[in-house]
Amino acid sequence: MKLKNLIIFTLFTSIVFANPVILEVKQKIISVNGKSVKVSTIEQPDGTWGYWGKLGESFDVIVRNKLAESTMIHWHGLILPNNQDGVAGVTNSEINPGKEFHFNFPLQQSGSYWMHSHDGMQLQDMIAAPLIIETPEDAKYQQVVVMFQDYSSKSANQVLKGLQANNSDNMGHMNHDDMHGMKMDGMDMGDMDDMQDINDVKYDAYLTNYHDNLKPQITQVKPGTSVKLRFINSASASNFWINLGKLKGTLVAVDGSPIKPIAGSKFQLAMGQRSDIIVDIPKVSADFPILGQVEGIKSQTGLMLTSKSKSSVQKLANNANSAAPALNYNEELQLHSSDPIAFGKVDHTYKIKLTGDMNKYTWQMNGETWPNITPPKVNYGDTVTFEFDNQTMMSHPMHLHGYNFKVVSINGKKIDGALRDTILVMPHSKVTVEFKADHKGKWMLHCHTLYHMHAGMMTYIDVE
Ligand SMILES: [Cu+2]
Repeated sequence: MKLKNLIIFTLFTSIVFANPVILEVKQKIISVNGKSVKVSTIEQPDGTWGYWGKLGESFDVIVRNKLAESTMIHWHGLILPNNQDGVAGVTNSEINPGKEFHFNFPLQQSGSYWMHSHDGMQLQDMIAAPLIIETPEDAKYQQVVVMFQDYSSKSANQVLKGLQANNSDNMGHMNHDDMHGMKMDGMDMGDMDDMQDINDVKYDAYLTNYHDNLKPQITQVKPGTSVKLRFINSASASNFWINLGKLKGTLVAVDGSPIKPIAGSKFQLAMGQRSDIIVDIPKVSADFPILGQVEGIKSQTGLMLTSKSKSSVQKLANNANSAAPALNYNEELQLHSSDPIAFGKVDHTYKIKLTGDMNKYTWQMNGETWPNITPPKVNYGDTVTFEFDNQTMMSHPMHLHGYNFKVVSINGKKIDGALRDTILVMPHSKVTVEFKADHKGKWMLHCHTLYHMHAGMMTYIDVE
């Protein structure tokens, strides 16, 4: 075969006959606070956690269910055909135990995404993994995924029952005894109201990449190099402050989309969101803890970067010196997409009121509680805005499937904001996001706090 023909043939076969990536959903034994516990994960047969692809490739993936229960996996943040969005009971049927499902669509994006079960409350079992789509530029960096998780020894059902039971006594406030949500002395509450509720679930441990603080992941880095940290908040009910410690970082992307870079050492990360941060490793031999502290409390988790031949620190402290403030809008207001985006004249505005009935622990969008919803119809091709109006005392990380939206206004202040798929709407505040409804189907719109979503704060838009 001539060289040219060989190249064409190789190209052809690699496109047509490239093997699908196998992703197994299965149990995993990890160590939490000195005990071996069972959680779940999504791994390739060679142990690779999740999916690493390249810009322009096809997402050709077979999901194999090796659990004893049915499941379905959602590709959080990806623009994809509706019938591959992976929402059990809405876009896809469950994958039964021992069965598999073949996903195949072209990747239109690059950046940090993630995958997780969108079936019942399985996210609490940690059925989640990174979904990274690299660009050629990423070859410049060592890349480290930092995925935050919250672990409870209780099942998700027990946690939800606890929330429902607590709240019938509590008349509107949650976890008073833990001081969660109360204004604490010395806390910078920013623009927040004096009273808000934070962390309605108290966890046994917070983990990073399935590691607790007794045995954190330790990752070797080279002095004088740059490392791209891909932070993912996969927690079920916890928002985090990223703390880079001694390292200076540059936030370069949120939810997979590039932003105008922002320097700092502390950043905010709500449930469902991702942040790509580039850190420069000094030309010294040292340990660099990379931490995530839960808002409102002292608990933290993280991993260790080390430029020593062997890290001298083997553990991380479970608690920071002081409680972290609640997340706020300070960072979001500074974010600007680095791509100029214009969706054109707005054709339709949807007001989305977020409310909660604390006594029953149910949550609503426009007064409706999932699954008793009337999905808003959206005209295909329209430029649409959602005006989220949070009338509750909790923040809600609102996630829209299958689209990137632009954050255009916060509490009435117009901004040329970031492109996102998940926006944290603070208590008693309003956020407006905008997007072009340019692909058809039923696209979920919900709070990413697992228990809010499961207790009703979920709907879908029907783009026709
Ligand atoms: Cu919520």
